[in-house]
Amino acid sequence: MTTQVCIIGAGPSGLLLGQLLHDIGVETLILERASLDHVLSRVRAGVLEQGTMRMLVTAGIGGRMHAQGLVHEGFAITRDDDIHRIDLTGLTGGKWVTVYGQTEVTRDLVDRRAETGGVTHYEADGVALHEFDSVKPYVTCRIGGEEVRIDCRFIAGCDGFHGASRRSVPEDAIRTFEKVYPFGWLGILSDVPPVSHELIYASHSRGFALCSMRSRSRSRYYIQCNAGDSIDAWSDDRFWTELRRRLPPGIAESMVTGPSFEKSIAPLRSFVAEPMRFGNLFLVGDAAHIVPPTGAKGLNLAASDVHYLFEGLRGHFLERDNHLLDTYSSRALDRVWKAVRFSWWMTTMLHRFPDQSPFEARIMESELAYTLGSEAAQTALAENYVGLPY
Ligand code: RFL
Ligand code: PHB
Repeated sequence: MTTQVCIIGAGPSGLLLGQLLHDIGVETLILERASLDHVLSRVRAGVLEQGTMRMLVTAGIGGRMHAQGLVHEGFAITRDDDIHRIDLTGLTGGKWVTVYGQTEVTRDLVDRRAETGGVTHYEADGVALHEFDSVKPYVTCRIGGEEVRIDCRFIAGCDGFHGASRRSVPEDAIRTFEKVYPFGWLGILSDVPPVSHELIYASHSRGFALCSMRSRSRSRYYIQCNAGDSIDAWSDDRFWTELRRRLPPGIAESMVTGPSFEKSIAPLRSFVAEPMRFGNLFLVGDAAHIVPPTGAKGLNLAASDVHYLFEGLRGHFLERDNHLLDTYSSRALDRVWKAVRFSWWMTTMLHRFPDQSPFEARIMESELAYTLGSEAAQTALAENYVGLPY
């Protein structure tokens, strides 16, 4: 098989890049390790920046997102029993975010690719990348038990943190930066109305909690848990009891609870790989970087990477100009590091760290007190939360 751009991974980065290229006549082929059902069953991000929405609209999938997405002009931070509202729209001169689940974004992108005749091979086993230092890279894998070779001009590694792309780069060509947090997030989905029409980020002496949603009748709740906790130790009752304890009493009392239909624990980590280009292989999204979910930045960073790479590939294929392709890594990394910093800051300020010294704990309490009391600090928070421009 041959194609112009071979995309590894059919998560949001791979599908979005694939659609944008397909729409300007650049041939793409997507190889995905998992089944379509598995890809569509993953529950992840919930908050979209306006820049991400713009990209999705360009890819032709604005309809359902605009009809069903919930516009959020602010969110609350609670500190033990106090409640503070962060007025995103007021502080940023009119910006907002939209709550629309990553599962829905992925479904919309999958449908659009099928409608427009893009090719995706699911259950592609043993994907291996070859000769990406040359102008004739190729990818091999097994599809339906058969060995396949795909010759291409470029490879886009959109295969997430555990994918094959980053791992195929020689160790001496890549530099990585990592921080693993000593806790995880236990998240549930439940068909109960959200406790508030805006998100609540709760900083509490028992640990962090987050009240989010997927719709007016579906809630997404998280609590900080121990890194090694097993999901079996967390019955629904235990989860709801613990969540209530971390919220101010008025909020806790009005929360409607019910059975969960999804429950999982996510470890928290910050990770960046530099550079994001190796010859004719480009890393995109979680394949190159991971942020803890506290700032709601992971999917949004994947979208801005796709923006920079799409501009570069469009320049190459349509205008015979490689300038934007050659600056992909530095342009993407500049924005990545700002989001890594912001996500680290939100995480550090709002969680309880088991290994923190009393001094560090007081500094973080003071960081939160300063933020909640200062319009200047809240403006910086809001500017980052709605997404830095690109
Ligand atoms: P993905 O989504 O991991 O997709 C990668 C795809 O590659 C496939 N794959 C392979 N395919 C072929 N060969 C291989 N060897 C392969 N290895 C892997 C995988 O099966 C998969 O289909 O990466 P992508 O596309 O870069 O997208 C990144 C986002 O998924 C991620 O950043 C966000 O989900 C992070 N995130 C959030 N981001 C936000 O912007 N806002 C949020 O509110 C938000 N909340 C979250 C989150 C992530 C969470 N978890 C579970 C880590 C909340 C949580 C709990
Ligand atoms: C979510 O709804 O899954 C969500 C929302 C905000 C975050 C993280 C996750 O910061």
